[in-house]
Amino acid sequence: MPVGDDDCDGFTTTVENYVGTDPADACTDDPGVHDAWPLDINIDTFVTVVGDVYAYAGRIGATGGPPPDANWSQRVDLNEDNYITVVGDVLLFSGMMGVECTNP
Ligand SMILES: [Ca+2]
Ligand SMILES: [Ca+2]
Ligand SMILES: [Ca+2]
Ligand SMILES: [Ca+2]
Repeated sequence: MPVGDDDCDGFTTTVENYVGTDPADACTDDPGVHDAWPLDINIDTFVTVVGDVYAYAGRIGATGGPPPDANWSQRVDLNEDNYITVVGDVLLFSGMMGVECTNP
């Protein structure tokens, strides 16, 4: 298993605790409710442009402050740097379109 990534979903437990996803599950057990995979922002088990990447619309450049920008969302700051950027966060979706998560 990757260092620090207990559920092998590609994100460390430190990052998952920061963005608010379940560090013990690689995929949602309850779509729409149980947030488990950082890339699956709309919690439907798939990575898609419309469902997940669109969550970044209007948020690029926002910072968690303090004080946080109105467009700030800690949930989408996937590299835990307190800024929402294309290079740091959105590019993590590259090559992942259409990928579905599963739990063992
Ligand atoms: Ca993880
Ligand atoms: Ca997880
Ligand atoms: Ca999704
Ligand atoms: Ca970031």
